[in-house]
Amino acid sequence: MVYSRESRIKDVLKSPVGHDVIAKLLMQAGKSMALVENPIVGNIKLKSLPKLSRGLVDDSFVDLLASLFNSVPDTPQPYDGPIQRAWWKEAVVYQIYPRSFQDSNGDGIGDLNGITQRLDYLKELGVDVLWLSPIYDSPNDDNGYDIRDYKAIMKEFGTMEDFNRLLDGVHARGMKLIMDLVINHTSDEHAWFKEALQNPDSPCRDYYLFRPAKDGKTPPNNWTSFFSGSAWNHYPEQSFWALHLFSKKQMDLNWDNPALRSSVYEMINWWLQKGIDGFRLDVINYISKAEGLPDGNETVGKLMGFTGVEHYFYGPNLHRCLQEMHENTFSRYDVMTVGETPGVGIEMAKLLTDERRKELDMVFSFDHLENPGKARFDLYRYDLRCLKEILCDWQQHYGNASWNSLFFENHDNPRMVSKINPDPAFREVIAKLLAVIQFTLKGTPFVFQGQELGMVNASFSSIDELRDIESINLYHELLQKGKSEAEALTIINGGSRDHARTPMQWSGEPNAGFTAGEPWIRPNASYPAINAESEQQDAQSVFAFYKQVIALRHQNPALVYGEFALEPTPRELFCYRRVLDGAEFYIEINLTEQPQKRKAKASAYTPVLSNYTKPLEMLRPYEATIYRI
Ligand code: TEU
Ligand code: CA
Repeated sequence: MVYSRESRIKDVLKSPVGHDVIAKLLMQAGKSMALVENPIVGNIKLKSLPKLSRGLVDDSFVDLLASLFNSVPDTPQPYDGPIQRAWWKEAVVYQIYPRSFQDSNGDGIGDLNGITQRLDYLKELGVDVLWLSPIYDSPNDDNGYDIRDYKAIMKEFGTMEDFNRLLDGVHARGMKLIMDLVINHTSDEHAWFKEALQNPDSPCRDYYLFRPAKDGKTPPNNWTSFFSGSAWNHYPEQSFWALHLFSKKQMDLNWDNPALRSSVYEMINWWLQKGIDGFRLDVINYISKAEGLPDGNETVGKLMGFTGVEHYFYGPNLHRCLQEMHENTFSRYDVMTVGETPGVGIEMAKLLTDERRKELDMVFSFDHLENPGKARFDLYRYDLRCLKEILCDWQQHYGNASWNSLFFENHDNPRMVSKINPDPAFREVIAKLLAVIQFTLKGTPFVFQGQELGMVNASFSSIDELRDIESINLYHELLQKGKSEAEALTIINGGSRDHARTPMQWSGEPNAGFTAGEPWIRPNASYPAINAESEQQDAQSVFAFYKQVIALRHQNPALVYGEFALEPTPRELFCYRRVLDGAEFYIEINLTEQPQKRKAKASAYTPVLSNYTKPLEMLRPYEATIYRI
């Protein structure tokens, strides 16, 4: 189908991009999909949108939508057959942010030997796979997400020998290890970029996105960087500009260049040859940019907070590139892949992960990390009732050819417990409630370091305490826009990525047992109360709960492969069954701080695990219980 101004909404919804973009725009506006799914709205033509929206969108917006919908013509193919079993579907993944995990040599920076020292802890928890945020050689403009040399280890983290020892230690314990693969961009200190700058005739020049100024002076287009300002660097000696979607030192690669693509595949195979077990692929959906790098639409820019995204979040060659990469690398090994794909909704995700298409095993979609209409830096209380709606959509409609990822935290987001309810009285019950959801739904759970302790947000009292380039740049941008220092700091405290990057809380010792030296970032003041050592000794701790719920999942295939059946309840409750070959579990959750009436008499079932000790007549605040039927 070819889309134009004449297309009707109901037809647009049949295109995966159309469906997901409309869902995203509605969500951003705080509205539900139901709004467009009724027959009257379904018959509206795209060309009527400017009038209907009273000028909120114009004709150019409509044309942009139509061209987006046409850019990827593939549609998901239904598959209701049995789920294909795989080791990575049964695995529990644990994300390590190496800089903040464990320092072994007193320089205040976490390192590979530190991780090796803690492998028994991870084994005790029940983890199957470790994912390491980048450990490659890097000038650390963005803590390793700016890679200078893909085949070397960052000096602060150790040596290749340390890495080999870590990998052996992981395998010796029956665990696996996956690496972070950052191939949308490299550091501007990478040999390819340096060569491209020094020698414009070098083949490396076309590895990046160099463009002349638009009118002799201004950047080639209006795209903005995720870390503030224009997405273009100016190289005056050459009167050229180069694209960077992230920091000024993270230069975007040109995936339309075949030589660049083979260089990347060669590097991937080099690591796979070393025996690692897979990759998490950084912003992998951004690699293909729209032909001609056109200006971003201002309306979309305002809605999304960044200008230009519509031209690369789901580019025209994305699927081709992923299929080619899969064929030349992953398909030759027994490994897992998970793509980080901001902005990707359920229909696009189906195309990216459908096993028959051979692209990626899983993706991280982010729709559930904020409430509708909210963004990460907005100050609000996260409402779990919205989480239920999004998760249910994926549980019920993703199909059996694709496999979910399940996560609430990572190194880019504040702690989930704090977002939901910062009242310390509820910390443990909420942390356990989240674990119940994460380990009883269909998909592979990804735990971020410290989540298993119920770690909470920090409270930064000055910008000097922050380390993240995003926070620091945003702070200065806010001051420039007229905010006071206190106002700017409040906003940064709301959404800073540094909340997740304070040191892992190992014990009540100085600096949380993370380092014997001066830590690169201040530990969260909560560590005397919240730490691994004390939680390992406490049968009621969040850590103990994680151990139990992970073990339960490992022992029961119904919790992995079982059918998901939602029980109809009021919005305040989240109740469902997981069913496989006669084995059946019932999960009963109160999503609110208020007591709620139970839906069914769960008294007939056997409680297996709960965040409260004994069931009462009413469901208590945030009560979450797993029953066996
Ligand atoms: O993140 C990509 C991404 O889009 C975000 O989560 C990002 O941190 C945020 O939206 C910025 O506004 C990945 C990595 O996870 C992140 O740590 C890196 O900084 C980024 O890519 C660039 O490599
Ligand atoms: Ca160190």
